[in-house]
Amino acid sequence: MPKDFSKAKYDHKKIEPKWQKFWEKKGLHEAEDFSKKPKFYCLVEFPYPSGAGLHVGHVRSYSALDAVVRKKRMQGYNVLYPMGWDAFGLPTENYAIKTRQAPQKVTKDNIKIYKGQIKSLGLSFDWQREINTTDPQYYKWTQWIFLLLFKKGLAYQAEMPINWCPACKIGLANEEAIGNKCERCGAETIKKNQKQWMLKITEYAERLLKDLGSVDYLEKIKIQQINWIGRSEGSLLKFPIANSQYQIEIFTTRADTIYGATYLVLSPEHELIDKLHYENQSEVREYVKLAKNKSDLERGDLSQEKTGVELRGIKAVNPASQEEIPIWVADYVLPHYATGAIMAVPDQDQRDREFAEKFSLKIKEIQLVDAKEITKKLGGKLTVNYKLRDWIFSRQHYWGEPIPLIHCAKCGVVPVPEKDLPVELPRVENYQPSNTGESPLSKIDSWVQVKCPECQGIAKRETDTMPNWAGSSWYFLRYLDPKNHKNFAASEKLKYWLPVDLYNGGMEHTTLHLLYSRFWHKFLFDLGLVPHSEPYKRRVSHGMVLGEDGEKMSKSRGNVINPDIYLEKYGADSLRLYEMFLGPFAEAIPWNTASLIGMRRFLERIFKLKPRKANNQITHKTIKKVTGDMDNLKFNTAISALMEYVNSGRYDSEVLLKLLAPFAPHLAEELWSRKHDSSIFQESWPEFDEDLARDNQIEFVIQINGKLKDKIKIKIGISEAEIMTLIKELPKLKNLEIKRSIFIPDKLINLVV
Ligand code: ANZ
Ligand code: ZN
Repeated sequence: MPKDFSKAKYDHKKIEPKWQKFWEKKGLHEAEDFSKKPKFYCLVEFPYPSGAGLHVGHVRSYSALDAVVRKKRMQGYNVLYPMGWDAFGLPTENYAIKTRQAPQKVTKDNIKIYKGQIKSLGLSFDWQREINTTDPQYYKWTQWIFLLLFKKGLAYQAEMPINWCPACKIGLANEEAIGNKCERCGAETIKKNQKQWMLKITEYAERLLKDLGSVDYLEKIKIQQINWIGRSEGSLLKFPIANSQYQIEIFTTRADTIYGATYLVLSPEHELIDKLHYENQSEVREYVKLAKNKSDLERGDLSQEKTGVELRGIKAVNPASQEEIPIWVADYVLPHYATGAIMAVPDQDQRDREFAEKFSLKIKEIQLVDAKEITKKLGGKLTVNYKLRDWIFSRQHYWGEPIPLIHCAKCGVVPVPEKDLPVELPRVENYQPSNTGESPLSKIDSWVQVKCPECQGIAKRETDTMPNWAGSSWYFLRYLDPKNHKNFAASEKLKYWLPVDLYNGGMEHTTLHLLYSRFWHKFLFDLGLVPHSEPYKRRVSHGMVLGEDGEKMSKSRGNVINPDIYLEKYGADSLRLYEMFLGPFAEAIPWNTASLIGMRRFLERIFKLKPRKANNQITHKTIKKVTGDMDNLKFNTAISALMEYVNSGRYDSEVLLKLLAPFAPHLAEELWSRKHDSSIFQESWPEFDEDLARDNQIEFVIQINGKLKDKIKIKIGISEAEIMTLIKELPKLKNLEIKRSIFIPDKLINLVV
């Protein structure tokens, strides 16, 4: 006899764990290497397992992509949706120091918490492929790739300034020394030069830029990368110094303005400052010292008050006009960009003008010349410059991958032989950084002292570790073959799964992680180790979930939302559905508990729904809308369409459940199981009939400055861009100068002219 479900209560605490166990037992989420089905590799940035536990932002990103992959599986794809832990890094090290535990233990405990949380959300990750960047069997390969970079000449050592706290006697990462204040003790930090390992990402600048043309990234992500790489074409020109053997070489993108160059400016770090003979040596030295402690960011900031000192008693010669012009030192000229020296053209350049006005320097009205021509005439060079800097790859900390190199007095820097990888982190008693700014590893003699692999003489291990961006630069490759002991991944598997079809992550990773991993991938491609030169076909980004006050969540603000509380109270399905319904996926949206409760109500309603006589047209339209919206990551409107479908009262229950399944998987599975023996996720995704789903025409209003101007018949769902093109073709609206427009889909557009 059929069970009577009408009195049952929607009890997520019973339903959710039940289906989670069922899916896991059936292995429904495991990807199959070399399956004949089309593959779909969906990647979300793996979390840093911090002490704070999973964030509601993680829930947003993972749930949305989970909906995508659940639908893809139903559409017949062989889906790979993996998860792992990006676990090296300072917060863990600091916490370990504070609580006197090993970072290994802290990491293990945190991962356990994260994994439990992720599992109770019912996310369909393939846990068979779980990876952990701090596992020696993982970082063996991170070290191996580093050695390839080293052997190919792409890793080198250089003196670079680090942030140094004189009170704590430690080197700090940039994000720990914001505003030159030590994050731990508040003391003023200084810059200290230290030998660092660097990676030559600049060698790939041109390709990293050009190949953006071949990938499908969110437009704002492309723009950020383009600006970060910062390609500019210009000229190198030499200005002789009067009565001296020296010349100053400058870089300009505006050689055509050279007749307006009324002074030169050197960056405080410029090498000529120590070589030239001028009158006010001590004044200049004082200025240079002050300037060096400012960050490039402050120095490049246009709104900062300009400062500087003239090198008195010497002059440079403008090679075009032959005029003698003064030479200044100022910190608005940056040391690591181009030649670190500029010709100042106050008539044309805003910064130069402010500076000239402040110090009463000459401003000469400009007479433009052919640029290219003048560069040739003056014996200058046309060149291309990039803002992109080489990647500082050393950290003087414990909790990172040891850099697998050995220093030998006789042989120089020698790579650790491949058979000796991984170079494992030794267990130590004290994780405090050393007083010299070296990593705590430098204090462990038994680890540091080694035989040179080449001459067997006494040698020392490199004690710097890698930055926390290392492990994430190639992790998506390891998912393809996580247990391989011979290779970072078998090449047939790389061939089968790559490239990543869809990759989602935070906007804050656009210029570091995303660029770094593209760089490593290109390098591996050049060695024939991966099949494509770009790792990710499509890159998208979820907006932040803000606090209820509309501000970024932070402990100090006290507006952090803990997902556990809501998970417990309303269930995973409500929480997932709600976070996808919050608003457009790419936009930052404040948390709103009331709307979460609304979602719970919606699911309770579905739990009690009775079969109805379906309307074909409504059904097919809904299928089309939900399918298309999900492909375009418009989760919120897809969910709205589902709600409308329910409200129409003319739904097909089976179609409704299938469409709901990617969003609220537990509930859908539960309701499906009342009438079926198999999982709903083994069903195929509903298809729609184009004719039945065909859009109706609607009347669309065009306003100008808020007043009705016209009504036109158009199809439902027309985009703003499409309507703008239409408007430009309408005779009465043709020659409008449109300043702004307000677009309400399927209703109206208001043009502000
Ligand atoms: C004269 C001039 C006239 C300039 C003018 C600009 C406008 P991008 O496009 O970012 O490459 N510059 C060169 N090296 C610099 C450094 N190390 N620190 C700060 N500024 C530097 O900018 C190139 C321009 O930035 C160069 O062209 C130079 O100023 C300045 F109407 O030369 B220009
Ligand atoms: Zn040696």
